[in-house]
Amino acid sequence: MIFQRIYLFLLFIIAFSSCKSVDKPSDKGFKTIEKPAIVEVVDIYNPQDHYTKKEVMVEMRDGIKLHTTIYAPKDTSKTYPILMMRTPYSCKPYGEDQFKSKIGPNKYLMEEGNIMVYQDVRGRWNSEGVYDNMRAYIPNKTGTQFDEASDTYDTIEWLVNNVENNNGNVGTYGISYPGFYATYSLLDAHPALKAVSPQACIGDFFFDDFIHNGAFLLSYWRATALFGAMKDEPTTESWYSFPNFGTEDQHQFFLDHTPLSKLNKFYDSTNVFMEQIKTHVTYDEFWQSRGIIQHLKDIKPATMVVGGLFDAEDLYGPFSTYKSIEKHSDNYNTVVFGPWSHGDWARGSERQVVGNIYFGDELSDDFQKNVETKFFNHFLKGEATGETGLPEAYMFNTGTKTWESFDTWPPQNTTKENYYMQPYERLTQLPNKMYAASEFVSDPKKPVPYTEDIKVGFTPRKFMTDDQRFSSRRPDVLTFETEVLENDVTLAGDILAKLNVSTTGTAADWIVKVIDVFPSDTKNTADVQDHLKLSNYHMMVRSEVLRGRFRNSMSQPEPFVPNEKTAVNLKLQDVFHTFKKGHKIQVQVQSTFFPYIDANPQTYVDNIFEAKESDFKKQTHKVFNDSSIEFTVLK
Ligand code: PG9
Repeated sequence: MIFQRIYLFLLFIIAFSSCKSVDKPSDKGFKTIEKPAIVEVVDIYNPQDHYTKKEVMVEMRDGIKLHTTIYAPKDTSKTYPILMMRTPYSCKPYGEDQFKSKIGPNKYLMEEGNIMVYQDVRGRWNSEGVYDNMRAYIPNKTGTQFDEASDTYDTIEWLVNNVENNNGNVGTYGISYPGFYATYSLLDAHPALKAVSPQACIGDFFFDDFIHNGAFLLSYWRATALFGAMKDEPTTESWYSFPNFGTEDQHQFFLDHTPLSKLNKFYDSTNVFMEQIKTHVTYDEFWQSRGIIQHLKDIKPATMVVGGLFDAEDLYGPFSTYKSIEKHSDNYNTVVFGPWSHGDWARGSERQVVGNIYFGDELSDDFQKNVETKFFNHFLKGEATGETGLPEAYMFNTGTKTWESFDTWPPQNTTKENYYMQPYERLTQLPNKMYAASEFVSDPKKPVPYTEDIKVGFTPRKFMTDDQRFSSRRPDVLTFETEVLENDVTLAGDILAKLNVSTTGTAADWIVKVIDVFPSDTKNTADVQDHLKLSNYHMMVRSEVLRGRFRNSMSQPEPFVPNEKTAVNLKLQDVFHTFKKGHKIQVQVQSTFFPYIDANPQTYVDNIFEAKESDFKKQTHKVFNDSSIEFTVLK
């Protein structure tokens, strides 16, 4: 610590002295700094000054050993709870002399002192065993039968009996896949497990991440390498590699590799996960058995589910996890959703921005300090009465940009209100007596982009608040829009698109987007991409896709009968958003969303991964004007 201060002070002296020696502007174009830069001497918290690190292999009931890293406070004058994250993404850095720069869920819990544990889950990184994506839970296990619940139980049993200075209380947490393992720790929970925070937790890979309502997320194709490649021994080095697109333009790359069979040359059967995705193209026992939501009953530990309202990866998971626990358990169960994309709340960015939209300052730090830390301390260090002072539902209104607390989520004081998709692109609350239809030609070889951006990340992220003007001006996107709102309209809960459609083909995907149209006098902020303006910005509030064959059942797909009017209901995940007076509510309907999802050939084939070039055909789709969208409106 003292060395840090001395080092910083020396930096200050050097900066000050070098400032004095700067030449006059006339000589070399330098600017003379009249006054020295004020360098604030800050304490840089270095975990290595306050924690020890141990790496152990903890043996599971079937003999497999899991790499477990234990960071323990050097101050042994008191006892501490254990906070554990189980992960498929490694316990890096490995080596007892190598420290993470931040340990635990947040810096507040780190700096106040807790025993922080990280574990490579079975079959990943430096653990033994064979990996299984979203390993299925086995109720009533006997003998050496194992799953992630028993691995967690066996680990906690070892930790509380072998780690010095622990106070007998354990918490688990994690974001995304680690969030799934945190949820899993609730099943057959160890009695020492008192508090669990599943965050952006995967609930089911048929509705989170890789597949949405039966549509394959082509934008996740590259990521399958991370989870699909299996290793045969513990390793501290990555064993998988990613295909090289040969271009930064993913839209073009995937267009050039449609039909999907053109991608087969990049992966062989060693990408076990991609093989599973290509084989299990319906919600069959393979996927159903791996969904964890169904098991969330009679939960005992306290839970705080956290998510981001603009999380492109896992929205189904956190909402379904919270709602299932709330419905089937009477434990302390709360939920927090902020204006975050995937995992933003764990990063301390001062300015919270998603894409082009600014939501406020210090939102993540405030959550870490006043919500997450309070939750864990109450149950692991404090009275554990449930009187945390935290709300049942702490939700950020992404329209007014304010936090609000509710006794339930969704709120009790809501009504379901229908808005009808009318001719002339109108969205009205009055159904139209004249049954007409809006139609468009959908061409899978000329699909609607899901984003204007060429630069996209490892998996989609930013698009969740993107401007939708580029698509609203395409002939293959139907747009329905209210008049300028004379009063605020607040959506607080899920959305149900009740489409009545037809197609000249036998297969079709349906994508529905709910959009907040800003007034033309909306002022720009520094966060907006150069080619955009917030004036008349069409902000995506929520979108979802449904592969039309699954309209009646996720397990029993059905073709469309050409030109037959057909009901297609599509649920969009919860929102909390006020469409302010002066704004407009817009709904867009389309049949391609590329390459977010793969292009549907629009000719029914049992397995689209085996579709042929000739199956891909333009088709004319209709949306009849008795179609509507049902909002959950806050009274
Ligand atoms: N749910 C996230 C993810 C899973 C699989 C592929 C890519 C992302 C996550 O664990 O971060």
